[in-house]
Amino acid sequence: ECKFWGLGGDGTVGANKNSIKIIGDNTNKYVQAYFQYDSKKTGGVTISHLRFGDHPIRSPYYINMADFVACHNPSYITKGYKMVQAVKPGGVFLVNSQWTFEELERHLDAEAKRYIAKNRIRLVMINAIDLAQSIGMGKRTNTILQSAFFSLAKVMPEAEAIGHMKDAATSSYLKKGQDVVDMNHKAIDLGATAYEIVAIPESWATAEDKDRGKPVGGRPATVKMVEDILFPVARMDGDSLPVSAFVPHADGTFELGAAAYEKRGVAVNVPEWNENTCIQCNRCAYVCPHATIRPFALSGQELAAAPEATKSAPIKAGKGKGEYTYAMAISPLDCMGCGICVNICPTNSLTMMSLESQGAQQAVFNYMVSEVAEKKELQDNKTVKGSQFKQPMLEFSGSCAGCAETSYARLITQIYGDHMIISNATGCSSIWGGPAATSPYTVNKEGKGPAWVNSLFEDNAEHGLGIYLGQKKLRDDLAEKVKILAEGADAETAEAARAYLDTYCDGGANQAAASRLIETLEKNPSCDICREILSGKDYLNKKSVWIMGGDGWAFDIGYGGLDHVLASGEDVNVFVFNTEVYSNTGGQASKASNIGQVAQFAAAGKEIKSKSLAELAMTYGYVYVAQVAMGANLEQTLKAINEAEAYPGPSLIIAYSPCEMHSIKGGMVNCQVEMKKAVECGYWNLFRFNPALESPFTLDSKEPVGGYQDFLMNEARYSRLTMEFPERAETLFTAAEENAKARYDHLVKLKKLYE
Ligand SMILES: Cc1ncc(C[n+]2csc(CCOP(=O)(O)OP(=O)(O)O)c2C)c(N)n1
Ligand code: SF4
Ligand code: SF4
Ligand code: SF4
Repeated sequence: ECKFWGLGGDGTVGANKNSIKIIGDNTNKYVQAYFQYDSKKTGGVTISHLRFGDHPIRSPYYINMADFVACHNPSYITKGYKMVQAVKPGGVFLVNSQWTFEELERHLDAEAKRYIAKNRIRLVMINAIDLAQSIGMGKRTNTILQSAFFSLAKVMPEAEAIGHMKDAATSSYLKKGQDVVDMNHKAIDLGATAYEIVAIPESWATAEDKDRGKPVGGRPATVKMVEDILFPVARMDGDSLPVSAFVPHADGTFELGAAAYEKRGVAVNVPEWNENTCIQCNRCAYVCPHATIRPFALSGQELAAAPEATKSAPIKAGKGKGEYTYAMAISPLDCMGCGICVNICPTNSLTMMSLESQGAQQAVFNYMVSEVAEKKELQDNKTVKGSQFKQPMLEFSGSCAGCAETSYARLITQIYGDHMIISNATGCSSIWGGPAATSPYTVNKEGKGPAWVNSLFEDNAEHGLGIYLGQKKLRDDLAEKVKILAEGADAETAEAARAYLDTYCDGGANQAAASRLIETLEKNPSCDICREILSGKDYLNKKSVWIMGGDGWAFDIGYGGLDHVLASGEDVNVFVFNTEVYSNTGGQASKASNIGQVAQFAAAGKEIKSKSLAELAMTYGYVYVAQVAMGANLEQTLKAINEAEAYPGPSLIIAYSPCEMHSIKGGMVNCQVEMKKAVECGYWNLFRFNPALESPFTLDSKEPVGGYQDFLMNEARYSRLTMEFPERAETLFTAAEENAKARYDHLVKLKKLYE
């Protein structure tokens, strides 16, 4: 029984699939493999569980105690993951790192040392990281480590195993050239010999636990949840938690803001800010999917108290000039290193630098977030720049680096987060949005933040509507009582009650009016009706209700309910993250997938065009509808979000969301640029339909400028069809371009129709 700890994307899982196949195909042994993942979309922990033996295996569960455990990522040792504790007495613990033995000794915690010494564990060290570099394999350490495993585990004669590994490498890599094959063969030879079995000092048997340092700070309920649940779960040790640890969450609620405690430090490079060339446009913060780059405006006092590594410049223009100092804070340990901020910066004021080199910036970020006061006069929901002076209430989520879905959701929380309710369909957004105990949705300093809930894939729209109606009923009942006060109370109370009623339907203004009403009522403890209203004070202000999910939900499985909700005429907002596939489950085609797109269930390219959900919704005539693509037009996205919330009926925003599943050339660093290209060539169109206006339809996309085929060829979800079925690809791609032209012409006609 063997366990391998890897990092998502490092090749550990692939190598283990290969190993189990070699053993299964070439010996008489029975084999079994399970692969365990955490809930992070990238940069997460993977554990491969391999069993093999002479008898049939009847163990449909993960391995608890193994003969061999490998740690492929040294950060798991520094983070204190319980790995060696799962090695049977006398078994092998293989550690891959660039450390000397003394360094390993410093990083390994006392509990692990005691376990090793007391259970005669054979501790083996290997430096596959430098070895891979030295033979030109870059970061690909997996072949070396696989070979070390075969050499140490002795499942089959070593020479035989090496032979099979080499054969597998030859057949996998021959298409890439003989030099790649040779490199892999070299790695296999190296792995079998480059490890070292180290002697265990006697002192390890009595190693003493170190002081755990100062306890984490923050809201007590969150800190408790983080220490009791999040930290063990993050160490992949959640199975050891007693049921009692979950008693405070028996109703399914978890505290907001826990993701801020993870500090995963998974980026290799993170941005460094140049305060001298920056024009303070805040575009970098606007697109950052992970809320790890944020602008702040500091008073003289706040600047004086800031950490030494703080970089800043006087505010160059607009509000706050002459009064505040501007600082762009970056959180290196939360940044995912996607590089999107660098790509969007108009002045090249951001440069990717090694994570280590930016270590001092963490204290700067922490200081800004916790100590620098909001400067309300700089905040503006209607501008790209102003919106970024507001606190993001979605931060450090476990989405893929560069994910578009999170950039949209983060932006919405900056505008409405303190009075917002989200009903979220199952999909990527429920995984990055709410992995139990690590909520990336957070609260402001007053403790207010988005209430987030995940419903079923098939009923999320109805679920959101239900929340809205429940909230509305409570609020309407309270308003009846406030009306009585407005007519009969003392002047101050009556005035506060009237202000509340006058702003009843205006989310932003009603916030302030409700707070003032509460303050006034609290001054009248003897008034019965005041007490009755106060008993429902959380429901007084207007909430911004958002129903969110992917295209698989909105276009397909949840469509019946979505249609019902839009038809209801109620004041809810629907936000669809359109990745044009079911991303969370590996990229199955949806009705949003396009002609020629290769996806699961459409291996030879989808034949029919995508459904126009936007137009279906527009036919009601009383639904606000918009199509947006942040990277194509930052302002238009913001406009649509503001208009949707302001519209007093149902609203639907469909947001184009490039995704890992699209295999964009160059990777997700190009996510926002890809949106721009999609709109410029007419692949995706931007428009808004606002029934509140006399001319309701606005076409925000300009006439396509060509380059449609180049756009398709920039994404492997299309280009692979050219390799696999060249003739069919040509037919489908031509049809796709014609369809895109026809769609744009149709939108132009709609514009005229609604003028
Ligand atoms: C009724 C039902 N069918 C299937 C699933 C499995 N499932 C979970 S997420 C998902 C895909 C979601 O795709 P989409 O709505 O496009 O969101 P994305 O992941 O792309 O953000 C599926 C099929 C489910 N949870 N419920
Ligand atoms: S590199 Fe990506 S995650 Fe990091 S700050 Fe820039 S946009 Fe955000
Ligand atoms: S995008 Fe560039 S210029 Fe604009 S605020 Fe960010 S660093 Fe400064
Ligand atoms: S939507 Fe795509 S990019 Fe975003 S988390 Fe899901 S798979 Fe990753």
